[in-house]
Amino acid sequence: MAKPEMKSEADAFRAAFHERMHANNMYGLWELASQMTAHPQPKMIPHMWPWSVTESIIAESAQAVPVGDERRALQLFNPGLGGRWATTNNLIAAVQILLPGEVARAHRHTPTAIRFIIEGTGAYTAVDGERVYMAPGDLILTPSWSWHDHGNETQERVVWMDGLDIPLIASMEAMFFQFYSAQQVPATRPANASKQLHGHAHISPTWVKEKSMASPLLLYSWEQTSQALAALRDHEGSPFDGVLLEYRHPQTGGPVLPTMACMVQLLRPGERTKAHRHTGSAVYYVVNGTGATIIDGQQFKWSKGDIVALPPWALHEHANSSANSDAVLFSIQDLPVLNALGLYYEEALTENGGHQNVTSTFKAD
Ligand code: GTQ
Ligand code: FE2
Repeated sequence: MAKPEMKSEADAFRAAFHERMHANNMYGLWELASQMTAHPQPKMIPHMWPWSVTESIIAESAQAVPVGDERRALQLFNPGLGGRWATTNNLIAAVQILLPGEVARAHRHTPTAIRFIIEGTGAYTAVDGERVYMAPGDLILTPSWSWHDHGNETQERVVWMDGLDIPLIASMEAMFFQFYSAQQVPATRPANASKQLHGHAHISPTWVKEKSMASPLLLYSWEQTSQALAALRDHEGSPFDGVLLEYRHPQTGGPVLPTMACMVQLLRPGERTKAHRHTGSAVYYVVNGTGATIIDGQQFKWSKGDIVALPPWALHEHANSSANSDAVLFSIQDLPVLNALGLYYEEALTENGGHQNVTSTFKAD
């Protein structure tokens, strides 16, 4: 009977020790070792926001809430992130609507933003005194700390997807926000001036000496994007992504923004890519077509307007399910952050001919 008593004495001693350690704001590494995981185990989960749902809620928001001081933007919350303001661990995607005659009040913030235009032609985002005019498929940048307001002087509603690095900036405790003193920033530059100055492929103004981390080109028009996709459609492309193109900073050739890369990819009729995984998260917006993305065995069947969140280190492959129409995906990715920190890792699935087995199919609730 001596042994169990000895053991419980040791247990009591150990328990008291842990209590005292925790009371002094200390934890033993032996209590935490399970957090040093062998590979990334993201809390975010793969998820899809189907356009039919998003569209009906964004349309209703225009009736239910005024544009007010804040923007009328639906923030897509990842169900795995416990109510955090985040679509992926580092990125937020949102869908914003602006009705005819409305203005979203001028402000600036340290999070960097992009807009990908879904619907409506002729509204604008004014960035540091330059009105950047929108058409469907256009990409518009709002670099960190640039003043911006949105205006719609057309007769139709305009809808776009916002992409921002809010979760990243919040985790670094580097959030700053200010409203501008007036509703809108006075126009100090001609409309679309950045495109006029910097929007010429492979040929650039030599007298512009200023070089910032964010691209000086604020508008990447769908016209140019679709031309590039069409010109490259007969190339093999990437085995994992089809004809995947990255929007570039015209002066550095690097990503358009220091924390966010923007990409567009063409999946040709019937094309099915191989699976790989990499560090860094992404949010996809389906520009057109029908197909599916398999993420860690879960199939997400998508069509135009759907938005899909991809976690870091999740196996993924894409397929265009149509035999005669193209599919195009736009995406925002936190890849530049991983690259800057030397944390980009990538791995192809080698088993099973590079394809995953589908173990479940996503259904929106
Ligand atoms: O339109 O400026 O979805 O500041 C989140 C924060 C949009 C915007 C968002 C923003 C904006
Ligand atoms: Fe903003």
